[in-house]
Amino acid sequence: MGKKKNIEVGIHELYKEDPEKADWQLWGRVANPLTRRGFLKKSGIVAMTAYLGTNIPFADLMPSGLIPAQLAYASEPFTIPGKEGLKILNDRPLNAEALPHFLDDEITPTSRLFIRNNGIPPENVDPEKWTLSIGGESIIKPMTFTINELKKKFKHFTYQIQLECGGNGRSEFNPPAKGNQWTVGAVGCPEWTGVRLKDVLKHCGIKEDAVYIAYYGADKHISGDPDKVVISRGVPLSKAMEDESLIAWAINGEDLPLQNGYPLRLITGGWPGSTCGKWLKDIVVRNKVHDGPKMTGYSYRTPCYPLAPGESIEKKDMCIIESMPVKSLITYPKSGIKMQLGEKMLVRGQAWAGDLEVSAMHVSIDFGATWAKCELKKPANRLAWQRWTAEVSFPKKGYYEVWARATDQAGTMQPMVVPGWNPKGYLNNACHRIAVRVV
Ligand SMILES: Nc1nc2c(c(=O)[nH]1)N[C@H]1C(S)=C(S)[C@@H](COP(=O)(O)O)O[C@H]1N2
Ligand SMILES: [Mo]
Repeated sequence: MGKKKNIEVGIHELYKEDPEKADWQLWGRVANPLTRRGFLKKSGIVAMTAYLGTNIPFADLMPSGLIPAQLAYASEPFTIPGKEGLKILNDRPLNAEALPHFLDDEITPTSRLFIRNNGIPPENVDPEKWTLSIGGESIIKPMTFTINELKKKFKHFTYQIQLECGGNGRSEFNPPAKGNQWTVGAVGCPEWTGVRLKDVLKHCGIKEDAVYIAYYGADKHISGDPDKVVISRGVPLSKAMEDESLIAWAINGEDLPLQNGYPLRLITGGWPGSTCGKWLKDIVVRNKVHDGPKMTGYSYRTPCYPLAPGESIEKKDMCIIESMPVKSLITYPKSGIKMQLGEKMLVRGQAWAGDLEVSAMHVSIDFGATWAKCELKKPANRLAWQRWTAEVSFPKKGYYEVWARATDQAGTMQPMVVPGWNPKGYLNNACHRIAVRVV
């Protein structure tokens, strides 16, 4: 579980921990229990041959858990096929984040969208047979839909919506919090296509007493216990009924990748990513605040009142995280850049603010003593992040940091230091900064 250090995992470490799991995670390869030969499913063969750049005539003789030599002795850092912009965090199950300069596109490419898995993704997904059931005590007519039925019955919508893990930024908390040691890259803002959650819920009929919705997904618990639910979270009905809350099957116009929830997921933008159920099988409408795994206790909750770092707190004083706080990233240039004295530097990035819009963006080159206003674009739609740009110049040679600070519509700004310590390390929205050397 939670490792305190933030190490990039090479392919050797990944295979050393559990070669068969690594095989499955990377290529969808499962071991034949009799021969211990790796059985590569079609998708696995496709992934591996794409990676190797050629076909593998003896693929069915390749032992399971064997690292292809081309990868084992490669000079390039190892990446997940189809996820070339991500850095793997040292944790199981698979979790990977984007480096900030890989998030420079206004619309995040699928290959650069982070992966946050609490369990093991389902195997052998057949999108033709996949069903989504709508139920719970506050639904009038429980119904089950295939993906094709959803596509046929309801209007399609495409929105650009930011997805950010509640634990993004966790690595900076002190004392450290357990869990994935995300730096800044557990966020992205691709385009999602699907049907509106509210259209589907209304079709089934929502009872008067409904207050919350929640999801169940098809992923398996890490313990291997088939009856254990990995995660089941949700949002209040009012959030579920927003136009941008989607049951989505596509990202950037293509099928979702397996790791991001293929073939169906929930998108409730601006709230912790954990509300956006992947491998979506069930949605329940509840007459009380949902109480599934990772909805209660300390999970995805922060203290209802401020704590001193390291202070303990009772469960009853933990409050559910709702809209995420205002935040921004410098996506260009890359930290560590060298500039010539007198050269102007173009700086740019993204800014977002949970359910709100970002209303202003500022940068500082003097550790926050003075701030200059940036250009800031309007979002493509509600809940999409916003592009900002600025031009800065440096007065003399030496070491500088560029700090970026967003302000939301309510006038709330990002803090310059790590904000409110909390036991699970959520909601670090401190200003992002990059190093610059002027020569
Ligand atoms: N079924 C299921 N849904 C899930 C998760 C999961 O482990 N299982 N992880 C959640 C968390 S904590 C986050 S931050 C987002 C991450 O989405 P991504 O992996 O597509 O980036 O998915 C959420 N949905
Ligand atoms: Mo998350």
